[in-house]
Amino acid sequence: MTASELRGFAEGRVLIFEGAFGTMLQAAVPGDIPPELMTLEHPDQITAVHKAYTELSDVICTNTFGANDIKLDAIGMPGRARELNERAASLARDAASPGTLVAGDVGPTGRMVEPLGELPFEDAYDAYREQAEALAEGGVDFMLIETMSDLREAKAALLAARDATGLPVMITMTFGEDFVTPTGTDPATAANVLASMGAFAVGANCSTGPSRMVEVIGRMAQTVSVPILAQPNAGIPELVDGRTVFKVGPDEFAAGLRKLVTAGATMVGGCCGTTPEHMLAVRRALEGVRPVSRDVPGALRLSSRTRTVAIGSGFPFAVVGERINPTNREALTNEILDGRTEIVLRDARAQEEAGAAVLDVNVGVPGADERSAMRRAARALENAVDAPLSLDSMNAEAFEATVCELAGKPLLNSVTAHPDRLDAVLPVAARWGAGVVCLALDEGGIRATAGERVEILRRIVAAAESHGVPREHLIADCLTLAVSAEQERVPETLRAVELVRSELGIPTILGVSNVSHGLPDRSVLNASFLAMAMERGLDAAIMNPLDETMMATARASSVLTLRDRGSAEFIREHAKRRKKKGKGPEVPPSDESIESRIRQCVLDGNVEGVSFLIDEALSRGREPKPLNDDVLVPALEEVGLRFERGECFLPQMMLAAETVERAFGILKPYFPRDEGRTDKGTVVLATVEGDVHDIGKNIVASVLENNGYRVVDLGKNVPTAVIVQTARDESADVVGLSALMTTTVVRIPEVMQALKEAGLDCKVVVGGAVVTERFVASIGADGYAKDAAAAVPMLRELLE
Ligand code: B1M
Repeated sequence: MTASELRGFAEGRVLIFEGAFGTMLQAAVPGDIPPELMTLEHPDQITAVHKAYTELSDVICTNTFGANDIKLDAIGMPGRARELNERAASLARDAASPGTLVAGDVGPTGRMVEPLGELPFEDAYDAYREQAEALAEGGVDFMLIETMSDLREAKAALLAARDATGLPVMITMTFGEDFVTPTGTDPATAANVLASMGAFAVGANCSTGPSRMVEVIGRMAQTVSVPILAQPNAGIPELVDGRTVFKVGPDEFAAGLRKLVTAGATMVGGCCGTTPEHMLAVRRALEGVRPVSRDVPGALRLSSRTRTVAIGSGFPFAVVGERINPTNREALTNEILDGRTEIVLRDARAQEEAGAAVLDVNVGVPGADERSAMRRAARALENAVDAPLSLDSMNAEAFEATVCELAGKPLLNSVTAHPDRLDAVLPVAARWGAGVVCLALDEGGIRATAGERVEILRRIVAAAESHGVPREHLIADCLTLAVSAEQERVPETLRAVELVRSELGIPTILGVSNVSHGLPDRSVLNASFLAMAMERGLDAAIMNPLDETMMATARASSVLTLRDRGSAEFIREHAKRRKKKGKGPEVPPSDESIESRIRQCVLDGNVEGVSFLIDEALSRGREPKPLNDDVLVPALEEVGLRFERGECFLPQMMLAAETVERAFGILKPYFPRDEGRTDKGTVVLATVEGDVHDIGKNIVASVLENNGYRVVDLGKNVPTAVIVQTARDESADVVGLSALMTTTVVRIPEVMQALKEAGLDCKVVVGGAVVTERFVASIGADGYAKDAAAAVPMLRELLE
């Protein structure tokens, strides 16, 4: 089915998708058979579920949610994706009533894609591609990618489905109580990134029931104009008498879906806990209901993983911070050559704090490989700041190498009308859904008049559209010339800004600081030019957000050009600055201590950067133990607190953890050793089952080894039976258990009981964030070690 056929099918009505599939299968086939395997072993049951839904829905889905090779591998069925998907697709196809469409269902791999996890993007892409090919082969009408929680994995699935099938692709993500995905992405950002990459429809599924999904769908509907799909579960499941119960019944569910349609959903269905009864109630409730009409204001929308910024008329003026640029900056140049990102991150934070909405990233330095420099900087930035990025380079390969690494939608700065440049940059923008700065420049150089420059831009817009880059992804740069050299051309730039707006209908951006090149009092000239350009309709400027004159001018001009309605932002900023007692934005201190730089590095999750800093600290004579105990561990605890307060999300916590692990790996050999002794006793160490926190346990392991103990480290998430078996096999003197969550500390008494039942009389010592002395006493463990240092005397005492 083509996109236009599907659009025709959906025209003027709310499409109804099926309800939960897994819930129905579990009820039909008791036991622990993986749902995907049921396609082969219980095809009649699969057909029965399809039949139950096909009468009630416009769309039914294949039984292939977990049928990608990565997930199949994890459940012991590697290499069977093709067979399962083809078969499942034909079962659904055969069961579908005439007029019911079949969606090829695709779910997550169950593993985190880099940089949050270890699964390479390409591996995820390959698995999804194989699945999509097989589903298309089996005859599905379109692809439905569901329940994604990480934007990069969603991108891998979307690209693979697009590349492999050419069918329309719908894609939904799952959102928590706080209206963000588990990796911190808000609904507008998810919708913007995925729609920009060519999704036919975007939306939300599963999550926390229909009523809280209204907010999610509403925010998506205000951001993108593609169709929106809402498939909530029947509320958050609760455990009642040992059974999982979904509390939202059919009528309440149907009423909830009606609200979702009012919020902007054009397609609805049910996820976990919904049944044919739910969908029957939905069918009745939506009888004759038509989708609401949406008027999404046109703008260039850029995204990071966590934020979307709209640039265009009617939206706030966007300051694009220009400081990450090595021109005339020796320290930054050296940093880029050394492969570091500390100054880049510091500049980014300072600019964001000063009000930059987008950060320009220029890392072109002679002698440096710009592709890796750009990729490194952009990756570090996306983890550490919220602002979307503008990748600034003359090297299209640097764009290509970087854009695939990002979760968000960056701006590619820039393309000119040179055919080579158009051919190099536009395909990258089209494939990855990136925005593009269009420079009014061609083989003939910069043209004198506004009209000529607009003609060049018109050619670029046409080329972009023919490469599949829509107009809404473009922003025009009419080129700022130095008033000292070409005074009469400066007003032409302003005229061009106005013309682009009226003739091409795309937003405009200028690198304003160039205007004052070669003259004194640059800030005043820049600010005046900025005010004049804003009056002509300029939407964004690449400028220095740390220049207070410029920022004050941008804020004042926003009020005077009606961008800042009710002067709200102007007043807010004034109050903020008064609070700061007239201080300007903080310029990063150059004499910051190495300790606070390491701390910041952990907070930024700057895994690559920390090695340099630890080496520097050691070479300055810092001791490894205080670096670990007083800098790394407290920084990680700070990340934990921010996570608890909702100020950062799982990706940041994961990257901070990885940063600490990397740092500890360098410090480890320097920890004092009790050379040549491994005879003080055997310690079996483990993080208990259900718990993946192992940083603290790893530190304990090193410290104990260095102090003459033989350590058998079982790792994390270790089942009780394995701990007991190892304690027996290794004749353990001590079992050291680590647990960091209130949900997993309960495993500690369980292990103790199992050790007792196995007749093992080894001592049990426990530790971990949520473990307290009191708890340890209450369960009768032999010892509590609040940290690794405390574990050493504790063991000595116990074993003596
Ligand atoms: Co998570 N996490 N985490 N996390 N994490 C906590 C523990 C949390 C307190 C954060 C918070 O909300 N403030 C919270 C638990 C809340 C609770 O239950 N009360 C939490 C949560 C909720 C979660 C998830 C559920 C988040 C989610 O997915 N939504 C998820 C759980 C996954 C799972 O386990 N099933 C999760 C995941 C993760 C990451 C993967 C991102 C990462 C772990 C990476 C890794 O370990 N490889 C992570 C991190 C880093 C943390 C925090 C921020 C830091 C933990 C840490 O490494 N501390 C943590 C907040 C915090 O603890 N303040 C948090 C530093 C370490 C040196 O200290 O481990 O205590 P610690 O070890 C010390 C001592 O306790 C002692 O010595 C060690 C060294 O001095 N010790 C022993 C420890 N074990 C010992 C054993 C011994 C002796 C001494 O035997 C002899």
